[in-house]
Amino acid sequence: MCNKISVSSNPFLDQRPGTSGLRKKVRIFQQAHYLENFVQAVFDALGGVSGETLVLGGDGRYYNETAIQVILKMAAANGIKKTWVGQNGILSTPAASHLIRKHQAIGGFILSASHNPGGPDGDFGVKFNMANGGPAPEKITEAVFLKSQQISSYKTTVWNDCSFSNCADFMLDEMSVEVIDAVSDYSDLMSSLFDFNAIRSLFSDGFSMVFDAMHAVTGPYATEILENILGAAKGTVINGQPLADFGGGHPDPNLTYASDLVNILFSENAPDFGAASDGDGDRNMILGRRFFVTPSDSLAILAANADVVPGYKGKIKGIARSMPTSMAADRVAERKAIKCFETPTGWKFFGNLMDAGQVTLCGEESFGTGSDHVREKDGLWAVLFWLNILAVRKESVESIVRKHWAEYGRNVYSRHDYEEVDNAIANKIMENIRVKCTSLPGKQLAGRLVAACDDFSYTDPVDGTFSSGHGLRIIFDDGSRIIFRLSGTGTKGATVRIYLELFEPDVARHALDAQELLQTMITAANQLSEIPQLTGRNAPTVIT
Ligand code: VG1
Ligand code: CO
Repeated sequence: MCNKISVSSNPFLDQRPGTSGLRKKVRIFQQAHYLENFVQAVFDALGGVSGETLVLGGDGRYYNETAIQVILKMAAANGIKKTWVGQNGILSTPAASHLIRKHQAIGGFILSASHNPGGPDGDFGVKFNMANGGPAPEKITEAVFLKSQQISSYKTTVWNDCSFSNCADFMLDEMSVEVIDAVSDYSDLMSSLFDFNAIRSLFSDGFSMVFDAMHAVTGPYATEILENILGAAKGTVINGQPLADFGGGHPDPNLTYASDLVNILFSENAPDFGAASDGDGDRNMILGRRFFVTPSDSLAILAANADVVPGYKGKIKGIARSMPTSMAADRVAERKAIKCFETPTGWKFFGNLMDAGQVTLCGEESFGTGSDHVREKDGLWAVLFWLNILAVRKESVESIVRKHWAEYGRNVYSRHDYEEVDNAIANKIMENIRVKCTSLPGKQLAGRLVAACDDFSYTDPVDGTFSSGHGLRIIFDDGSRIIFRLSGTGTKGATVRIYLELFEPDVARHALDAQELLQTMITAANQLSEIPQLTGRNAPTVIT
């Protein structure tokens, strides 16, 4: 008897993936055939997947398990020979990237809406990563979108739901399924890169840290690596249990949403080090005692100190950063005479550069840092990189950052987000800026001379792919920048992001607060965009 069936279906017209996968409200994904159509569109866009290996898992958010059952049956019907599934259906994004590479899979589905809130009224998402372990590039996501608009049926298997609570192998019709504990694979990879002995000594000498897993996917990974393997005190990991609704929180590691951790690190008896990760484990926030490290500075500092880390000593071929990320890393690259690349927002643009051996370290201002050990940003990896540096340098986080600024100058940086803005108003804001931009070059703004304005576009240096519309830039003659961009990961209204950067070489001014140093640029950005008038808001939703 054949268990494979074809189910007729009509297209949904809203399945274009954004910055990182298809993200929608859970209720949208719960519509009949919605998830199935998208998954079939992916298989079709790949030109079929018969005989291939697949990786499957998610961040444990609401609908994770239901979606895994659906995808497994579809994978079997589409001819996948073997699927690796995370135990309990859970895989962090970097762990999934690693498994795809390790098992030479054709790719993997990562079920996550990353830092977006979860639960029945929250968000769900599906990302597809390619055989290199990295997010599907634009030409594939566009092909998926096209297929999703033409779909008339999908393939699935009539089969009982599977259990993945235990690590075991079983058959789903003709496909073999292996349920694995991805934590051990991932921790092996980490121990091959970092000096675990040095980090162990750091903890045994009394170094204290708090890691906030925000009830998201990194809890089990962080507990195993930090507490069990490296000997950090029990209780170092807080909010370590993954929950389907992230405990009602917003699993975005920044100063606003990781407030539990921020309160601890800014208290009287703060530990030496604090860190947090997001829903799917690819982001990181780094805090010292009463000190916040901007993600852009973090990338530059990792690059500058890479020689103290065994896996990176003498091995940094190049650095890539997304366009809105501060240019702090460029200064390190210049000093070290290594290549530096500027890409559009989203990890998918780093893949080709890493595959071609052009870059080793990559980073985004949005709390994303990573390297070519996988093809995703990696939250816990960044935390271990910092711990390795701290173990060798034996200085505080603040001192390391201040010395870095003293040596390279400080790229003062901040991002202002206005979330859930009405779509029409957000488009009007961008249009306003676009129109005004044409006449800005040569004029004074915020006490600086505007050198250029453009809408950032990118030609991939490896395969020549062109991509445009990645953010309006105002570049000043001293290298300062104001950038405006609409988010491609939200599910409700629009999020307007304003990125502000200026260079401050004067050490005496490094003690000042970023918002203070950027004040004239903030005022100019508000005037130019007319955000206060158009949205009726007088402050951003989130400042990082
Ligand atoms: C945001 C960040 C971007 C990041 C993306 C996915 O995108 O700005 O840097 O790559 O999220 O990260 P956007 O379009 O909202 O600005 V994750 O951790 O949500 O997969
Ligand atoms: Co994420």
